[in-house]
Amino acid sequence: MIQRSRARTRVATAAAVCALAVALAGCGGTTKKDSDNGGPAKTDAKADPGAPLKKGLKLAFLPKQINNPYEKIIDEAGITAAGEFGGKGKEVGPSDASASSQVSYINTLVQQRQDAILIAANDPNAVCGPLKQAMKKDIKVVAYDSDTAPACRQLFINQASSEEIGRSQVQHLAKQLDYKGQIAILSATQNATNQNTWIRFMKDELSKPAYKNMKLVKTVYGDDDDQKSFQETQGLLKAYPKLKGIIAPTTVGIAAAARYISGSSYEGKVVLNGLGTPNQMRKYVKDGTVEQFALWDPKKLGYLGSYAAAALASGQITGAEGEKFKAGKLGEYTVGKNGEVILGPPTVFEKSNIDKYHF
Ligand code: RAM
Repeated sequence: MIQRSRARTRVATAAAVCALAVALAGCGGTTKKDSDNGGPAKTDAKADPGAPLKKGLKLAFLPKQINNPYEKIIDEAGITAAGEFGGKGKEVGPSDASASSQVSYINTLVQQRQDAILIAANDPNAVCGPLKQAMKKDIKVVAYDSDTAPACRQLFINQASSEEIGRSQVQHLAKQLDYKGQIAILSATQNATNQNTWIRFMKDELSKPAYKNMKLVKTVYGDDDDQKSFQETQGLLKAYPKLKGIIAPTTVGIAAAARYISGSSYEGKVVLNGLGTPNQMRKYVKDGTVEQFALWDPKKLGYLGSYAAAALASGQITGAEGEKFKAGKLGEYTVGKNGEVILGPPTVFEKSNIDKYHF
């Protein structure tokens, strides 16, 4: 806890110093680029859409944490995809999802001269310094799952539209609750870019008149740690005896919350919804603890990330809006605003379809 808040203070101080420097002379250099204004990292290189994918590319996946089953699926699929185009993928990473836990791994990957680093960032800013160093050395940087600040990477592979992910979780839970009652959010870490973006859209959705009888009473953080998520669920239900629903926009959180609720006196009284993997949630859907939850296909996310990194490292694309590349059997994708590439809409899982999915 102390460590985390210190890290945050350091980041905030660095950002403040940088903001002041930009106002005076431009941060980190004399020429002011778009990236200094928060846009994605820029390069002078021109895209060559016809360039073949280079052989022997070295791609390194750096997940939020290595012991998260969801991140594992993404990275394994990305590594398999690298094999398809004659590249070599690997996964390295920390065992916890704290803000600065990925920094030393980035430094090592830079020393190893990987061709691309793919990162699910635990904090949008804490990883920026080393990622900028990587890009200076012509190592391509692709964020996936959880973005960095845009200036610190060339592309962000987003699972689906962040707005759709955020709003739809409120919409689904509201229907289940008949638009009434107290609700809470069980999130991942306090710094996670993806969860924080989704939560912003959840709050905006909840501010609409349709939800006037629903109240978000608390957001708690399970840190994508199974035990902490379990305890936070327990704490929430004790502190708010009238709680009617929980949204857990994290695969680790929703599985731990379901385990706590299943067989407890809360089963059938508190509705749990959010984002989970079918394999982890199957038994809770079957025993009635959870009626529905959503997710995209993490395998496709890893596969797309790998091809996007290869397209960058081969010069087919530079990360500019409108560029197109082919992601193997997933077909063609276009780079959107802010260097974002979107995989596609999430799937809602429930009793009727869950057995069709095995991840
Ligand atoms: C957890 C992680 C990950 C998120 C999924 C939904 O596994 O927090 O970043 O995308 O949940």
